[in-house]
Amino acid sequence: AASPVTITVTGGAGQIGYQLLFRIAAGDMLGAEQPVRLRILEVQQALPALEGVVMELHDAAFPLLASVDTTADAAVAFEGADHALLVGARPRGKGMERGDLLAANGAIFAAQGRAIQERASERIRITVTGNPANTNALIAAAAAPDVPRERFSALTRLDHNRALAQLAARTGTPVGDIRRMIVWGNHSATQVPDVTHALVGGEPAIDLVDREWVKGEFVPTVANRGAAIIEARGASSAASAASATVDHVRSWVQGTPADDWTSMSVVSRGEYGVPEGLVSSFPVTCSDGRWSIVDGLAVDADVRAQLDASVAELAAERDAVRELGYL
Ligand code: NAX
Repeated sequence: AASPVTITVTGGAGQIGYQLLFRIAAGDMLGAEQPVRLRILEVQQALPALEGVVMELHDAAFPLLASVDTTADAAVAFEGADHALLVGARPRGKGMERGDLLAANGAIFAAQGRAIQERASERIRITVTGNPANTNALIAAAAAPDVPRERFSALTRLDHNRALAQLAARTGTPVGDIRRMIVWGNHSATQVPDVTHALVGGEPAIDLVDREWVKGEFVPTVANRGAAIIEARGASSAASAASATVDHVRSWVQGTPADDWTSMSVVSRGEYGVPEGLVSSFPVTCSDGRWSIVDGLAVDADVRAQLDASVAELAAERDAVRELGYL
């Protein structure tokens, strides 16, 4: 049998963690043949609650689960990590300014970036789910200069999946028949879901839906879906966020289908006019454990304008954390 892969998950006592850990242990992320070692990082005060989650992980008797360790020490958590799933983050508290939020998360992600550089395996791949995900990934990458830039990513797969679901519902097509969806930019309300290259059952999506719907309904529904879930559920999306995190890593490691791509936030090298160094969402294909940005796509004028606004927001976040001394 294959030797276990070490997966470090932060924020394991949280609501996404409660879904994510079980999906990983079941083999949904790395496959039904791949044993996994879980290392879970939490803040000290959440360790007792995390023990309950660990009891449940044991009680699920997953054949692929080789071991589970918990700690409040990042240096211990990232020891030998092949994958780092950075889910835990500081939520925006009442009366908290955006700057306070960036500062609180800057401290967390800089410390974790350093621990990753010092402790993780050579194969380390980092996926940031905790918000503000793109900028947190930027901070972690800056704190780990010896780790190759292409190993850092942030989650926009949930937005991508939400976009697939909306287009599927509109066209009465199973999600599995839709290809080449794109989400560009920041994982925030400025994100840019883009159907202009999408194929529905092999036909261009833009022949099946009208521009009014795309602009007036599709884009805002996808971009504001997080808020709609909070409104309905009284809590933010967790199962779908965990599922998207599993999808993100699975695509990265196992590859994307030959005639399709996915959306990932990765460090820009200037592609599509996104300034070098920003962590922005792009259409990517993956094979052999590497992603590459799909190049040469024509960018629709509406998409271009929205992407410029989203990139301006990413640049403003970068400037704010630079001012705080994290870059
Ligand atoms: P919860 O508040 O339920 O859980 C977060 C957990 O992280 C808590 O148990 C907390 O103790 C832990 N934590 C905080 N600081 C930590 C640190 N320094 N080290 C280790 N653990 C730490 O939040 P949950 O609903 O699970 O969401 C987690 C994060 O995902 C949030 O930042 C949230 O905004 C973000 N999301 C990102 C999404 C995406 O698509 N990128 C979508 C879903 C979600 O909103």
